[in-house]
Amino acid sequence: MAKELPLSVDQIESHNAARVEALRDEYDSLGRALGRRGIDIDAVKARVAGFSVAVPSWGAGRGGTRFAKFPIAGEPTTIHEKLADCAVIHQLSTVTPRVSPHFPWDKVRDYAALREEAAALGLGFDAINSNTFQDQPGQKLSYRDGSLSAGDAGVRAQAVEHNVECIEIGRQLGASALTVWVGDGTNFPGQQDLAKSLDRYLEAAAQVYAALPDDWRMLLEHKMFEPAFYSTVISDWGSSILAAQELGPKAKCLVDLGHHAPNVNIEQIVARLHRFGKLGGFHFNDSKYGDDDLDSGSINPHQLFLVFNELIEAELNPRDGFDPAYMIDQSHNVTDPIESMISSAEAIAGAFAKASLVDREALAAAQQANDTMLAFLTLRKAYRTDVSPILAMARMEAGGAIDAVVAYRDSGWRARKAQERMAVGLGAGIV
Ligand SMILES: [Mn+2]
Repeated sequence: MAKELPLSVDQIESHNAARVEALRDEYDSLGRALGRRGIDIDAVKARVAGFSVAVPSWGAGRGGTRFAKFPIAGEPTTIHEKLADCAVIHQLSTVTPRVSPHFPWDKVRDYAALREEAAALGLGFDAINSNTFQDQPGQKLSYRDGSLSAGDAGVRAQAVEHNVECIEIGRQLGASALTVWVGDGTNFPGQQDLAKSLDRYLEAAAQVYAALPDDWRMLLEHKMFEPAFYSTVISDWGSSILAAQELGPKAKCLVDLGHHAPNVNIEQIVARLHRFGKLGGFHFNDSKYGDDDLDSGSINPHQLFLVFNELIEAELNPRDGFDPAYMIDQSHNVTDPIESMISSAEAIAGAFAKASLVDREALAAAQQANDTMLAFLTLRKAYRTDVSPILAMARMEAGGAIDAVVAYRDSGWRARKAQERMAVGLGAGIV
C-alpha cells in the first residue's frame, strides 16, 4: 500500500541536514565514552530502534481540567483527524507506530477501511479501550451506579455486551488486546458491599474473558481513586492480580503510573507482577500529587528509569512470556498534544535506553556481595548518561527528525489544520 505520510519528507531531510554534523560529533563522543565502559553504542542504538510505545487516540485531543476544557484551534475531532495527528507524532519521533483506540468515542461504520487508512499513514492499532465509565447518547441503562460490578444485572449485561463489541471491533482493526478499566466504586462507607461488588465484577469480567479470541489478552487496569473517592472495585495491583488469576491465563495486569497512592514503589509492583506472569501492559504518564495526567518523565524521570530497569530485568528473565503493551496515557491541558506526545515518547524511549546501559553483571555481583553502594552506583552510572544523541540518531536513521518538536513547529501542521478542521466545542473537563 502506498504510504501517505502527513509531513513533507523533504522538509524533514533539510531539518536533519542542518543538524546532522553536530549530532555525529555528539554521537561519536558518547560512543567513545560508552566504549570505555565496554558498551557498543551502535548496539544500544539498534535496541532503541526496536523500541516502541503506543499513543492513545484520545491523547491527540486537548484534555481538560476537572472543571473545564480549553480547546486549541486545529484540534482533531474525529478518529480520522486523530489518526492523522498520531501519524505526525510517529513520522517525527519514529517510536509510536501504534494507536490505542477508545470506544465508543472512535466508532465508525467501516473498520476495515479504518485499518487501511491507519496503515496508509504508517500506523497499526494497539489495545482496544472500552468505556463503561460514562453514559452515551441513546444508551439504555446508566452506569451511574457501576458497570461490570453494578448491582443491577441489566447494567452488568450491558457493560459485558459493550466489551464484547470492543473485542469484535478490535479483531477487525488487527488488535489483540482489550484494556478494561471500570470507574466503579463508592464515595461513602456503606454505599456498597465491598465483597459483593468484587464478586459481581468477577462474574461479569469472566463473561468478557470468555469472548476473547485465543491469541488475545485482557488487560485489567487498576486505579486507586477517581471518579470514586472512597473505594474502587479494582483499586490496586493486589485486586488486579487476584482478578487476573481468577479469570485465567489471558488476563493480565496493566500498570498505569498515576494510579497508585503517592510514593508507592511502582518498580517493585512491576517486578512482582512479572514474577507471577501477570504483567500485561503499561500506561505512561507522570504526576506530582495524585493525578495520572502529567507528561511522562516531566516530574520524576528517575522513577521512569527504575521502572524500565525492572522491565529490562523482566525481559532478560522471561517467566510466563514477556510482551507488555506500552502506551502513553496522559492529559494535555496546557500544551499542543502532538508536542507533548513527541516529548513524552522521547522521555520513555530515553528511560528504556538508559536502563539498557545498566551493567547487569556488575549489578548482580554487587547485590550478591551485599555491596550496597556499588549496586546503587551501577544504576546511577546508567541513569546519569545523556542518551539523547542515541535517540536522535535512531530517529534520523528511521526517517524522523533530529529535533522532533522543532521540526513539528516548522511544519506549520497545527496552523494548517486550524484552517481545515471544525472548531471544537467548549465541552466539559477531564480525559
Ligand atoms: Mn490509564
